[in-house]
Amino acid sequence: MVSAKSVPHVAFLAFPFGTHASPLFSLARALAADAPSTAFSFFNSARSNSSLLQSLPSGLPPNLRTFDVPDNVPEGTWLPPVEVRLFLEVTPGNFLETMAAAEGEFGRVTCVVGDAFLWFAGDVAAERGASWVALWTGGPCSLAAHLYTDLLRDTFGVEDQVVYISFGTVIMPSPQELTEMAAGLEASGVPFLWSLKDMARKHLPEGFLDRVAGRGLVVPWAPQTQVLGHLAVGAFLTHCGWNSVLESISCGVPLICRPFFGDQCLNAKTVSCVWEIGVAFESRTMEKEDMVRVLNVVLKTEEGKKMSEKADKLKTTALQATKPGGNSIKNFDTLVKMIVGNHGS
Ligand code: U2F
Repeated sequence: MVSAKSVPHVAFLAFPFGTHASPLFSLARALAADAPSTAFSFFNSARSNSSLLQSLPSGLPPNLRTFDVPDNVPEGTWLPPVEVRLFLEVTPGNFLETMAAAEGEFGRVTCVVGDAFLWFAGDVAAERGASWVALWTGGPCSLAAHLYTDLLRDTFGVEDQVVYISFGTVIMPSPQELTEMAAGLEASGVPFLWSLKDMARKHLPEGFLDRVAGRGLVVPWAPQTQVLGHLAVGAFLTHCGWNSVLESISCGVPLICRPFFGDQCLNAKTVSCVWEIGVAFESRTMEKEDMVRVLNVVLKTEEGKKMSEKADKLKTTALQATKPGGNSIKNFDTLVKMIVGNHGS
């Protein structure tokens, strides 16, 4: 192995599942043979490294070394989505620690070649002022679909509409209601993003996150206004805090209201009975069947389509109000005059 710390040092970051690591390893071997005075480090899980090395007819070029990265997968686990989730839980820390050891030996990494699934490889390279090459191991059409996702959505729309769920900053439904909501989400088959505080995750049904992996995500905090503005969001399950109501309207997203106290109950009533841009559960716990039914109504029926159209109209009205000459602007001008008189102008 090249040991001088002044030589270029290329780090390969492998995604250790399926056949992802294999083409990356072939590339590493070909490059190492072609550039004998460059150091090449291959970071991969111990299991994947061992299987790659076993199938190797001859040894490795002397300037290429494999490094085992902890994958956080207990021995005997054999369920790919579970393995990937466990691995991602300790990523990128596991790579960074192992890379630090390799850099101690071969010097700072000057180029990062990462499996394109490892999104953080770009940051790892940028932090070092290194170049970054991403290897896409799938077919080119699927890569194009990723690169042009927004264009495709804008052109064709989104068939299966990511419900967004959040109860704001102060509300926490009871453990029983959280369990029922999760069961309803699971049974509905609807894609979802759920902003749920970490301390409440323990109330989700056992194995829920694994069973909904690929169509459902639970996060402790979400960039709500951006999420609501995304074309894939077809409904917002909310406690009806006023900010959430306004944000949903600004994005034309119909609401599923589960108010808890104070203004939330009247907000929910206004949403469902006055504006008709959503449905409301008033002062009662949501059960699994409620969840399935209401998601179906809002996302998949004519009734839901009408709510969505009305929400869209309200969005136009709301946006109009914040343009020059709009009501919100006029009201703000009035407020300025009340507070500072004509001294401000
Ligand atoms: C109280 O409501 P909250 O503060 O709990 O809820 P909202 O008024 O809906 O405001 C929540 C804000 O937090 C943001 C979201 C809203 O601006 O965009 N947010 C986020 O960005 N990401 C997340 O994952 C979760 C939330 C009270 F309980 C209500 O009754 C009142 O109507 C309200 C206003 O006085 O205050």
